[in-house]
Amino acid sequence: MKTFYNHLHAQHQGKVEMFRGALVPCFEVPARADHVLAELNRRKLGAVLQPQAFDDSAITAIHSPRYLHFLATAWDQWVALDPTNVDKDILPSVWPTRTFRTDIEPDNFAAKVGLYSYDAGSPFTAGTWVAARAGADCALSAAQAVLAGDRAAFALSRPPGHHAGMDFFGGYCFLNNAALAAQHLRNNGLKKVAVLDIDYHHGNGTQAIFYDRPDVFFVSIHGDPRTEYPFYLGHADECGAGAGLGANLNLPLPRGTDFVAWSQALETALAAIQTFGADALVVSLGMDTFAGDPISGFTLRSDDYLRVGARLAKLGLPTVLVFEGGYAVAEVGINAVNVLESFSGSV
Ligand code: 6XA
Ligand code: ZN
Repeated sequence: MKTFYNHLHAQHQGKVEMFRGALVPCFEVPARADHVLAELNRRKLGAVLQPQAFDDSAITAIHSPRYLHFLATAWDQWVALDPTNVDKDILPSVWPTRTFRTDIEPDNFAAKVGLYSYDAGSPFTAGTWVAARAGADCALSAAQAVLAGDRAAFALSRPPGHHAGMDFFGGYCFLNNAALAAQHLRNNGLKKVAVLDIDYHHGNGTQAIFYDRPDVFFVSIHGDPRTEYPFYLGHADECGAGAGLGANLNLPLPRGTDFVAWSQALETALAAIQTFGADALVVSLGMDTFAGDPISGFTLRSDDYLRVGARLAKLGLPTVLVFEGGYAVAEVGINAVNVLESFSGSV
């Protein structure tokens, strides 16, 4: 399996995030991707390639031009406010909630940041745009490899993507890599694409992007949003809307869920993907279902990921795997590559 590696990922390196009422060091650190890369190389699991550069039309297929303009200019706007801002990250602090207007972009920079975000846990740094844009190229390149006939390809990138919506960032995500890959597959001849999100957190951004579409089926196994981030989306009664009714499946599970119960949900998800009749699969591969994850609550073990990869392969679909969360840094490489190696060994 080819890996498309974001060689610019470390340019995104947040200092602190708001977590349980305090500013704490970021969980989403460059070492995460470094560990996955090291493990890929150690096990010699196929070529590690630089992504192809896609033009912006592949990005505007998912994200609004207004949002992309904001992302591309945010850092310069921030530093223009005060030259000493170069030493600080941008951290959102004010948002338009119910009854406020979102159609007018404010002139005030903090208000602008709030218009395009939804939490205070996602610092935007000097290199965030460059890293996120190269990450999108990785996801698109992996999709392109599958279109060209590869059975599967892996996008190894950070920042992650599944919380990012059409025009907002949050949950450490800025561009929705899985959605970009799915749309690229759709735009190049595949009629039906399934996105399977197995990150611990519900992929609210991906769900929202495809919610009213019948051609992209979103299915997610995640911590119950009544207690788990992102809290305000991911319930079982969210089934899609309009033409997309029936093309969204949420399988929330309680904190503490083990591999046995998680696997049952995976079987439900895979059966639904088969019924949908997908031509290809995009997997939002979050590794924060691991028992040792510092911010999550499932109890999967490293060996369990070998079974996950083999089971995904058994579905028999062309598959793009996109790296998402996973913060047990020392184990994230072993766990991710366990999925990839067992997938590769089972096709
Ligand atoms: C709150 C937790 C963000 C979760 C990010 C994640 N700051 N999403 O792993 O998949
Ligand atoms: Zn996550």
